Amino acid sequence: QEAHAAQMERTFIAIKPDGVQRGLISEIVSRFERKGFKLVGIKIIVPPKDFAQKHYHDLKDRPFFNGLCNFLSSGPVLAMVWEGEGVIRYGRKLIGATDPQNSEPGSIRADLAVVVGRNIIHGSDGPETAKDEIKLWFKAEELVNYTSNAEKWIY
Ligand code: RTP
Repeated sequence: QEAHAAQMERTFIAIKPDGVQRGLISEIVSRFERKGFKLVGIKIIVPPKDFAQKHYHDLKDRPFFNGLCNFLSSGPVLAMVWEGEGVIRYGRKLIGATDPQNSEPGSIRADLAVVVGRNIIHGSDGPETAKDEIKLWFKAEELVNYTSNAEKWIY
């Protein structure tokens, strides 16, 4: 009840080009939706390479950085903002460990992906990155504030 007085926690989730091309959008969106998280922003874009580099700036010294940025900008990405109590941490749980070979069965990457370079989805790893990534991918006016009918049954 009190939970929706203040604005709830938000996270940035993206279905990468492999997930989009494989037709996994509805499968992935439905897992977040059924859990009880609320979709407050969504769009499909092909991120330019320099944009991908900005998104992954923390990984710029890693050997896979260039390939990763090329891949992210190679096709349509479904960018989303999801809202709910604990959505940053629990979103990462729904997604599973970075390498699908180590992801818990039942998680998105375990159930739907095989290798780390094609792990179909991204999710912010903490409150600071969530804030930064939402700001990088979305304008304030692209995010919608609304009360869903289900909320009073979820909280
Ligand atoms: P993400 O940011 O995509 O949610 O993934 P993450 O936090 O679980 O993993 P992170 O370490 O931030 O790595 C970002 C993405 O880089 C790719 N990667 N490739 N070839 C490799 O060894 C390797 N390691 C990581 C993955 O696509 C990973 O999601």
